[in-house]
Amino acid sequence: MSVNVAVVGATGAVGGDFLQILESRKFPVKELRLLASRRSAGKKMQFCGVDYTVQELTRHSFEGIKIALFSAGASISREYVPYAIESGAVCVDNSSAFRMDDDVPLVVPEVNSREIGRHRGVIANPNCSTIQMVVVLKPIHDVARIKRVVVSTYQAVSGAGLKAVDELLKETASILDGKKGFMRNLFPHQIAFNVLPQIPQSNAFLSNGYTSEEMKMVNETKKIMADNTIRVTATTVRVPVVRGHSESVNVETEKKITAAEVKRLLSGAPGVTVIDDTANQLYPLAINAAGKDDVFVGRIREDESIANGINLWIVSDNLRKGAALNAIQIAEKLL
Ligand code: 25A
Ligand code: L14
Repeated sequence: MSVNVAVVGATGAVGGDFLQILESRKFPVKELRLLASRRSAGKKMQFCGVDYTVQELTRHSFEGIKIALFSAGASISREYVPYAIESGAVCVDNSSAFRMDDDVPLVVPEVNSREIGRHRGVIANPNCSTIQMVVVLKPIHDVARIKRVVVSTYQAVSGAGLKAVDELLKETASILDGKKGFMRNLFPHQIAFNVLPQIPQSNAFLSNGYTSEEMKMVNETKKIMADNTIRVTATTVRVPVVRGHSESVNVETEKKITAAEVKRLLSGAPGVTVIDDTANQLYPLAINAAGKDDVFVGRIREDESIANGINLWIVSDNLRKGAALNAIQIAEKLL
């Protein structure tokens, strides 16, 4: 049975991956409606070899739509998801708008796909850094019970959208050309040849000193893993990488689990590929994860500073498993 699908934010970084992944996974699309701001209306985008014209998003955009994939930021989702639901669509929302609402499932299919069943018109897609982490944590938690997680991220600029990618590339070129006075629009500091301990790029800091991205990792992890006792602390960092988030993750478990056991466990885990061959200097890299579906994990070793600790290096494509792919996997379960 094929269905009518709308993509909100089609012209954005995640939107482009939505189209590619719907096509490559042969999602049963009957009619496809591409929606974005007025700025992009009239623009053509290809899907399955056919040109589609982007339309301006309005409250009337969802007539006849069964599945609406949203990735245009939280304020757009807050405004338009209710219209989509009213039109009879089920929404998979990439923004942070509804993630922590009690009556909204927050889903990573490898971890908690059963939650999908209790939706009331909207299912939230978690934060990209959280998704790739919980795909790896879940199998460990099931066996050894995770007590505490300490994570530092190395996040690609594409998480901040196409304008951010553009700024990194132009700033890099400008510096290599020896030019002075590059005009930044987005990042608060130079991102080329630099590392910024702040995500997102504006209104990041909360009263507890953490950024909103860091607290998303804390709160969303507990909700997805359905365990409020897991303690999580995060430092989220922007690096001059175009695609692929990397994470250094330290896990403390209740039960002792060896590095060899973790390796074996993760080798059989859904959506996970272990790359951990230190003799040949092989470990997950952002440039290799880009364009791939899996979450890659390596550098698996015991934390020798505590009794029951494991260190991991986790990498995944932030626009695919971190956003578009995870949302489409949810939509596939819905059908
Ligand atoms: O609030 P959040 O949840 O934290 O999300 C903030 C941002 O994070 C991205 C997404 O940016 C979002 O804006 N994002 C969301 N979830 C994500 C996830 N899981 C995520 N990133 C990674 N992982 P984005 O660039 O990927 O997508 C933005 C899309 O939203 C469309 N949009 C914006 N306002 C809209 C709207 N659609 C409908 N109505 C509105 N009012 C946006 O379409 C894009 O598709 P667009 O038409 O506004 O932009 C098309 C092209 O134009 C560039 N552009 C954007 N702003 C300007 C601009 N060009 C010139 N001037 C501008 N002011 C864009 O780069 C785009 O290529
Ligand atoms: O909450 O800028 O999904 O890398 C995704 C992109 C948060 C910011 C989310 C980034 C956003 C993140």
